[in-house]
Amino acid sequence: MFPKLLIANRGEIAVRVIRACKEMGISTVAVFSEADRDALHVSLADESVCIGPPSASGSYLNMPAVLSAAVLTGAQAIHPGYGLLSENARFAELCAQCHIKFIGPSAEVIRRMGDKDEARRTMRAAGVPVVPGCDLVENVEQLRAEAEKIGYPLLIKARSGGGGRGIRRVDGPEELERAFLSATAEAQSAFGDGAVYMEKLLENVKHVEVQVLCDSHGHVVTLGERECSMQRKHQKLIEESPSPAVDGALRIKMLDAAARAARAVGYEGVGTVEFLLTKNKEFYFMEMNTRLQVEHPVTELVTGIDLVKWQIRVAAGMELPFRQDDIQISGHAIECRINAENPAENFRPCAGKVTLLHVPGGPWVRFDTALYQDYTIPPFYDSMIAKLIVHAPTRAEAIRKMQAALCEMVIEGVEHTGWMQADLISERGFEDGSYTTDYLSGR
Ligand code: MV4
Repeated sequence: MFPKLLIANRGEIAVRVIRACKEMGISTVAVFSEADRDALHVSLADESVCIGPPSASGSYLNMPAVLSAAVLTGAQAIHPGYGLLSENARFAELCAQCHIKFIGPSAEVIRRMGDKDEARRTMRAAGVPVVPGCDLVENVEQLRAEAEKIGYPLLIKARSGGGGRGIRRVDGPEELERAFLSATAEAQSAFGDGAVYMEKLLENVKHVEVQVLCDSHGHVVTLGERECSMQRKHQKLIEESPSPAVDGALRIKMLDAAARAARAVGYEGVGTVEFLLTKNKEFYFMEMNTRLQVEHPVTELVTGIDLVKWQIRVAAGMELPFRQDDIQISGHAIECRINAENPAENFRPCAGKVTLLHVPGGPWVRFDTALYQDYTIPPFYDSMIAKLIVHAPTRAEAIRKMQAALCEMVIEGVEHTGWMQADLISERGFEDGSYTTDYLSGR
């Protein structure tokens, strides 16, 4: 096992990883920006290194600064958390050059999955269903020909996009060329890569994703699915496991497809295979996330498996001691992401001092946060300040538990989304499990 690990992240996920390390006897190095001197992850780690100014680009995204901190403190591994450097193939490569284990898949796998067009082709070859569409479109003639074959409405997507960026909807041939040019221009400026491809637009879909865990000895296990359709502008607000839209027969097919996806690229570590699920229960590969995800706790609660500990163990070369048959999904888990944003002002982010904090408690209630009483939330980073996660034997009981926990939670001093989530989970569209990704835009 690694004697010392550096956490290249901040906030609740840095705290989550530090806690796992403490239980595993691994000493921890926190890195922090000048705006994060008072952050919880800094106090909880054994050592800490200031790596730059408040801006993420000067600190948490500064690869030489993060790597220098690891080398100078003698850390053998780096956990990137989510966001920031977690899906940066160049960073994974630099870690290897510094003889530091990047906790995640290889740089090559990160790169292959980051290229959405290549990922589609890899998945199709592996027998994983992909949305009808085409390969990269090089010119206007190809654009017209492929669009006629696919039919309308369709989506133009950026090869280097993902998470909803660089997408254009096209409803008919008269919109095609304009959308192509603007998608290409946006992708070029956002990702430094103007390449695009097309897919048939699937409407009224759900976002269902499958957790995979793979060791370096060729073992792949899937850990059930998560329902992530309750989202606003590609920011998930509520996640649950299992998905209320997935029955036993469909689950077997989706989990099997996710395992094929992981095997096809020789995946190592934890990863997530995202699918679009239609009303007719057809599912299609969307993308693979090569990191630990924000919503990993719902999977931990229904499987009893600590994903962060296993992520570290398989990175250290340990063989998984359990197989697919040993995995049991038990009960139902729901997560609400609490963001410091004001829903009444179009979800404007709110920084500032948390003047009163009361954390909801009781059995099977989990609150993952880096907040503490009188902490001042800096304005430079993501607005997610906590995750409230509950677990119960049935979905109905989990909803009741979440309602009670949201009512008990007190965060004063900053506006937050908790009130809106309390309303949302009480609505028919949530309770009956029928909600799709456009639920909030039609509300
Ligand atoms: C789609 C789609 C419908 N049809 N592709 C958005 C994020 C990116 N990962 C892919 N996305 C979508 N791709 C086809 N062919 C609908 C979406 C989509 C979406 C997907 C998951 C969660 C929320 C979403 C919100 C809007 C659109």
